[in-house]
Amino acid sequence: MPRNDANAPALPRARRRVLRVLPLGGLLLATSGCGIPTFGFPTVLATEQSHRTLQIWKGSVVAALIVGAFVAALIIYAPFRYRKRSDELPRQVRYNLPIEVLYTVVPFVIVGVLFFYTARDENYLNKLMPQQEFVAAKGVEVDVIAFKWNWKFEYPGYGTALAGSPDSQGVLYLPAKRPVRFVEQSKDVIHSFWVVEFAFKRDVVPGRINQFEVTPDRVGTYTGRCAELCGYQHDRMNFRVEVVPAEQFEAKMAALKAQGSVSDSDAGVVAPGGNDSYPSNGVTNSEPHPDRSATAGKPAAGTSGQETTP
Ligand SMILES: [Cu+2]
Repeated sequence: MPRNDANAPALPRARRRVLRVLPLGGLLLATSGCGIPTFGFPTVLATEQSHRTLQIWKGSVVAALIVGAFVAALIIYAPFRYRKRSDELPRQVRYNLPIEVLYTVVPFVIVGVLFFYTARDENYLNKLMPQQEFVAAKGVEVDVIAFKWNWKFEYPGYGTALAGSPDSQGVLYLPAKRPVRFVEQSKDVIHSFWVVEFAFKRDVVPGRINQFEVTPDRVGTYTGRCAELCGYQHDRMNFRVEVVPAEQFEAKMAALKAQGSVSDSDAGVVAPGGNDSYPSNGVTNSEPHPDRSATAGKPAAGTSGQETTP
């Protein structure tokens, strides 16, 4: 009795094996989505958006590992399988159309898939809510002003602000479960707003307004940083991020406003050279900076830039 596959074109054994393993690999990948390790990605994530970033990171690393393992396997396999066995010249061949098509098409598909997910997630992370929607969701706008060397966070919707200095970290209060829009400006050089737990950083560029939105979804205290080497006190740019429940956030804003303070750090903002003015475009409604220069012992610390801006 003839064997079932007698009429089928005879596939080399290795190729048959690969064909059998491929769907299995795909199945494994598809079913093990949640079992994939984080590959060094921060494990504490504090915004809704950061989980998406983690997903694309995992996907990219897995894709890189599969391609890397496949290439490494071929590199190791070839010299053993095709090592010199005699002085007889092997059969000389050229042009293998199927293989050439394969190694042209496969990388194209890989790049296409990576491109698709990257573009999709980048659009998601860069998306700003339409203003009406933002207001309806009780969104909070925070104007981020970076300077040498710390940050000022203004809340135009609450008429208050908090500022740090190289000697005292700025504090950024954020409500949990509400969208927050950051509007970034730099007073001097390029800085970069970075909170590890947000899995997000965005450059703060002088002469330009950069924006992004996140929805903090985990109450906690985090450390914010400047991710751009901006000068000799770059390391003094750390700030504290307090994600608190929405009611607590509202109470904090009201308390700050009642204090008439733009800073609950002790030094306020000290600008180099005594020029204490902030860029005024797009930054409004902040309370005047109280003159704390005497208590803080900072000769250059003056009043708020809002008042001294020419
Ligand atoms: Cu900086």
